[in-house]
Amino acid sequence: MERSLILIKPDGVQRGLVGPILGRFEARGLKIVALRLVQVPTELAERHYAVHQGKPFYEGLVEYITSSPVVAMVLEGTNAVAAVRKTVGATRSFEADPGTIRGDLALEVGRNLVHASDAPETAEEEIALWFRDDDLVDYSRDTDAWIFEEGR
Ligand code: DAT
Ligand code: MG
Repeated sequence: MERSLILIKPDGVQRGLVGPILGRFEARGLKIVALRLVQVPTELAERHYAVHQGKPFYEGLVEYITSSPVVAMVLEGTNAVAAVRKTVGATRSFEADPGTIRGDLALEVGRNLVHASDAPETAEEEIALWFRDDDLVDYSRDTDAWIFEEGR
């Protein structure tokens, strides 16, 4: 089973979209294995976005993600990283397809509601950055066999 790190960014929390956004992931069958509300310290924001350091939008990005709480979560499922990215939609919200979170609920690149890991390797690094090992809950759902062909 693959895992991905997802953040509902400050605009999602402020706009009251935590439920609808989380609901889309749940409805797709992804399993919540960790979840918490976080007022992001600048140091964590800088480490999370280290790959973008030096880019023209970097300062704005750190300011945005630290401006108000985010909801951080780890979601699990078959091909979770790719599935979540598809559900989230293109980075530039105005180009995101209808039916995606950004395509339905956002307009701008700098207010694009959600962060999602872009590869299984970065997902592992990001999960370690945002959660301790014992924050991740190992459990099965009674519905797993109806979502995963090899469901437990
Ligand atoms: P994503 O969030 O889709 O993984 P990314 O990792 O390329 O996109 O960039 C991280 C965030 O940085 C993105 O959600 C919004 C911001 N960003 C990216 N490219 C940008 C640009 N050209 N102008 C302004 N903000 C940008
Ligand atoms: Mg990214």
